[in-house]
Amino acid sequence: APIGVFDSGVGGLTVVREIIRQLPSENVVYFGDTARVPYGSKSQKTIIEYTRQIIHFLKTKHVKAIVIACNTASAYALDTVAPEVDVPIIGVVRPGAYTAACTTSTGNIGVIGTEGTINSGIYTSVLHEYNPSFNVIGRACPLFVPLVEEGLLNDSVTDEIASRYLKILKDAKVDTLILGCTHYPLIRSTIRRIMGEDVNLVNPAYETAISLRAMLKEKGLYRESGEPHYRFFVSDGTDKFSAFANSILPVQLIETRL
Ligand code: DGN
Repeated sequence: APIGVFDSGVGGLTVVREIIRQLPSENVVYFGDTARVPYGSKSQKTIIEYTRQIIHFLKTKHVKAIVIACNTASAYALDTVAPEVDVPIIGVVRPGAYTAACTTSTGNIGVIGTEGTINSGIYTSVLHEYNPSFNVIGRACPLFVPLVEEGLLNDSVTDEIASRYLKILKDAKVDTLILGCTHYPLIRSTIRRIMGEDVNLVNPAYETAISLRAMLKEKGLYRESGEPHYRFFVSDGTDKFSAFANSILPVQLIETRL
């Protein structure tokens, strides 16, 4: 049985990319809600409703586990839907927060994400479970997603906006920064340049793949060997989404209705 992975769009392919690297024999069914992206500016109620619909779709593909690759849906919907699902389900927030908690030495931790993710306060509350004295500074970076989707990865416009967004985190002298959105690993080099060499950048996609493998092994669900099979469904298959998807991972998108 495959692992079901979903996101608000094709940005979650950054998570699939890590799953393919770290769990090379696992089959994956991906769903990207391209017809309704972005999630970052929508209400919690709406994100929970979308998440339930997508889980229902993935269940029709007989998935053995589900990964919520979207930070916004992990923040807003995971805790509500987890008790409703009869397969293991994980999001990207806890794995990223755990790594940041283990990595920081000063306790000054920065988090960047969509407005939904930052306003939910979820990274702060999870980090405080590890250590209530952590000083967590969240910063919404709403322009990063469109900039990345426009392909402006190495562009002075992105540099300028990133400098403004990240200033508060530099001033706060964070020693660890969580890239709390599917798209941000794609501008990691810009973020690295602005934050400097000494700041630890945490990519929750990478940490989620590690957690997924540990979880599957623990439950006896891990596929050790065999040729993997991948399928990528989207709710709207425009050329623009295909081009963006292919810049992350070369895939063939299958358009489907929920
Ligand atoms: N996938 C979303 C996230 O990780 O928060 C980013 C895209 C969006 O819906 N704005």
